[in-house]
Amino acid sequence: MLTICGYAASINVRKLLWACAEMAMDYRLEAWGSATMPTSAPAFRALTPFGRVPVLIDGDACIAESNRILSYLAERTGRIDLVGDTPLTRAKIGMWLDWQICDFNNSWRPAFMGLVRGDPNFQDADQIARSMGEFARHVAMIEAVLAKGDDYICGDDFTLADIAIGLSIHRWQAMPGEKPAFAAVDAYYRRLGARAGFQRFGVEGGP
Ligand SMILES: N[C@@H](CCC(=O)N[C@@H](CS)C(=O)NCC(=O)O)C(=O)O
Repeated sequence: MLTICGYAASINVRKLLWACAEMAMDYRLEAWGSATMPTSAPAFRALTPFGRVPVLIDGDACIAESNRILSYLAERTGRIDLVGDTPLTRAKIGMWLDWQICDFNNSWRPAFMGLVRGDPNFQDADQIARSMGEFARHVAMIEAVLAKGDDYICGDDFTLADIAIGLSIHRWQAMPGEKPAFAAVDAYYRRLGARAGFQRFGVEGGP
């Protein structure tokens, strides 16, 4: 059976939990990170050079980086519909996965850590305001794509891109205070809400 190392409050871990629900895959969750076992422990560092959760253990193999693990799981289970069945669709889905983990993820961090997690290291009001502005600017990019009429990020079909982007939009919805309205993003969020995996690991899984 697959082992997912991490803790369920982590957005990057929840990507894998949701993906396993979509793919009807069994796994066991081994607690690492945050308030559980420290990711600085030598036993954990032996699993990944990066020292971050999630890590997937599949037999003798360990894989890190949440979005790469998503692709691995989809290919491993033959769910090519989720990862893309041509070089072009794979690139389009991969493009969103890369953007999510890099640009989008970095936009919200100070605001999310300060306002939602209450982290004392992120309490600078100017930094939070700048981060909220950047977060909104990135959500506006998604709004522009969805407003063209597709149900999902890469077209009419649900893909891995929706797991990474969907949980990020869930995080946007959880941000307190005044926010710009995004009608197509809100409709997308409601659409994802019909999926059991998103209900469990997104909507009910914490911000
Ligand atoms: N790019 C990495 C980021 C992983 C990451 O930032 N993980 C956080 C939790 S979301 C972590 O391991 N924090 C250290 C800890 O909790 O001990 C991925 O997508 O897997």
